Amino acid sequence: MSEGHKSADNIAEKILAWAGEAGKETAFDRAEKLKACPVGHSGACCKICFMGPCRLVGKNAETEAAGVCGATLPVVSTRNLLRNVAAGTAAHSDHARDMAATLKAVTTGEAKDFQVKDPGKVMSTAQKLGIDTQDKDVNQVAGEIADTYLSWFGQQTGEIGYPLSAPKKRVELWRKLGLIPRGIDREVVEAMHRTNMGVDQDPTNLLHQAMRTSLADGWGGSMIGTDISDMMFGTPSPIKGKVSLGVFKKNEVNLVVHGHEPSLAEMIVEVIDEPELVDYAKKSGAEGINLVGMCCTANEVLMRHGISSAGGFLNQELGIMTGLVEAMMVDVQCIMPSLAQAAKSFHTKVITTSPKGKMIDALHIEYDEHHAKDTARNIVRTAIDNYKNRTSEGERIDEETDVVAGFSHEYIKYMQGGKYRGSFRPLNDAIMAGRIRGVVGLVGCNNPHVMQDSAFNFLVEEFIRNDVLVVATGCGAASYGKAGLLTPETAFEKAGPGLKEVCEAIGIPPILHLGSCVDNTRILTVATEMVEEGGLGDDISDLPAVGIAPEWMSEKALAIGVYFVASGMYVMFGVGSPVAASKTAQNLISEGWEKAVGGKLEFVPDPQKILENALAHIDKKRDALKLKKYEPGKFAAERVLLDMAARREIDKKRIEAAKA
Ligand code: NFS
Repeated sequence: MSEGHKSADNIAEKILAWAGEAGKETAFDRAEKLKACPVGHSGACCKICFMGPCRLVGKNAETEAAGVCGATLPVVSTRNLLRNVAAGTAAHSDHARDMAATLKAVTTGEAKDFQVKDPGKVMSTAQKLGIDTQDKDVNQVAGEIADTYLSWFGQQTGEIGYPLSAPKKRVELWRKLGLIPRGIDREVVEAMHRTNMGVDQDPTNLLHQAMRTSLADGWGGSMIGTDISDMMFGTPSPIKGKVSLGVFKKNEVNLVVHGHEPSLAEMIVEVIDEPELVDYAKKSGAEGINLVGMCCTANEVLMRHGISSAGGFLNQELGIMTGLVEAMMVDVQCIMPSLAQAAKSFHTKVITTSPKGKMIDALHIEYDEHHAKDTARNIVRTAIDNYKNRTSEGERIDEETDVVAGFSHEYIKYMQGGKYRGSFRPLNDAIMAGRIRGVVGLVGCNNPHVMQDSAFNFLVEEFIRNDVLVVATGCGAASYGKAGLLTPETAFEKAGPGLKEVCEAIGIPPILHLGSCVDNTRILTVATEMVEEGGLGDDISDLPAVGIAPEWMSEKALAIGVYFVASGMYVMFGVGSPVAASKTAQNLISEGWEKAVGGKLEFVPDPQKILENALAHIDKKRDALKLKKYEPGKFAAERVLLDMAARREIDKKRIEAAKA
């Protein structure tokens, strides 16, 4: 590893320094060595057919035939973007399909190791889907929900159900524009068809399909993923945990669950304390078994069980390099192919578990939902058996950071008025009065082309200092956790006076860890509830809110970005633009989309500029809503907490609405 900082994560830096001395390579080194190809990086490379690949670099590529087939730069770059969005949507949605199949198998008794743990969520989901619950038990209702979800994948015409839970005005706009997905798989397949050689050659039309496909993710696959996880494993509520590369224990068997689908990880959580396994570990010379999460699986088990997280995407190789990991279990998405190679210098066993995701030189123990606990026990035993092989080569750091995670939208609502009177009124009031300036979703990946966590941590501190409430997911949330920003105490210290006051009154920290990347749909739900609560306009596009992924790398991030835009949000990505080469494409996704759907997508590499743009946008939306001008420390009179009369008024409105 060379000099200079690669990471804002102290422990990552220490391990990278050690790895450099030991001659061990990581993604950080490869990113430096490889340098991205500027043609592909900017969206000017077309490899859709074998007449190329074509580099659309000529002076007139923007307007004149530049590829062998005659494609221009805007066609190529938007076509590439649509393919990215389709791949991202496919990833989240295929995850959801597996979850739906598991939910179904639970209700038929075929997946005996799982249960429906949150009957309340089953009933509220049924209500959202218009499923009649009368005289049915929870299992029956959950079965019907699973059937409904499964039908959305292969649905050919009409509309899938979840987009209809968006604000009314948004639904009408989507209908008018023909943006409501007809079926999840259909949109992905059509995106692939349209980007095939010689089909869709109109950038605007290609981007229209990018929006429709992305909505099949945000208001389809991802939302299904979140809701099923809540139904089967429990809806998260605040919980303490730790996030750091220092969570591995010296005298215990360290088993890492890494990837995205929470089912098998949940089973590991359930079996890990079984006396036979603990005894087995002790007989093998360890003091116990230490379960640790990585990437989004980490977020899932942290949110629900307080299991320690070793951090996000760029920490996976570094985790192995501590020399303390007996086994790293992986499933799908964001698993670096280098893992098995990195593990060769250590004793770590990398265990693949999905038939969809195998790896050369890794051990494969296939997950079977019908024997889920047996698979889980097998994996735990494999880790224990490997303890004796530990040579402790590597770098062990003794530092942990406390976090509080687990903020589902249900919980945020509950905190604002209790179980029966939960509402978004206090939050809306605080925004209207200028105590809270706006809301930012600060989410997404790490990317070795950006100093790890640096953009995240800079932005999150600036936003809360400027009285902007931050909702976080994915590797961004891990970043704040490692930096010690996810404890209420530290965050309150750094928050502006208005935000601090409101958060203290409601009882939430200023940076809310909402979960994994599929849980970005919780942000859609929060935004919808804020609109419906009243006072902040009548569509998501009216909210003083921004979505930001400052260190993105994944196609999934693009799908997420586009579904937020299609839902009306201003979205900024850092790092660089996948359509940088084409002015036309850039205009279409910013001004073009803003005109059509009220949201826009911009790629802004400089975090300082992201901050300025976001605050300016929030203030512009505040002005449009004729809200009080935001002035730090100066607030309009408002009630932060609801008194009884106000609550009765809300209840009355709700009853009237229900009757209507
Ligand atoms: Ni999200 Fe989770 Fe992280 Fe990016 Fe990957 S782990 S699903 S894609 S890298 S935030």
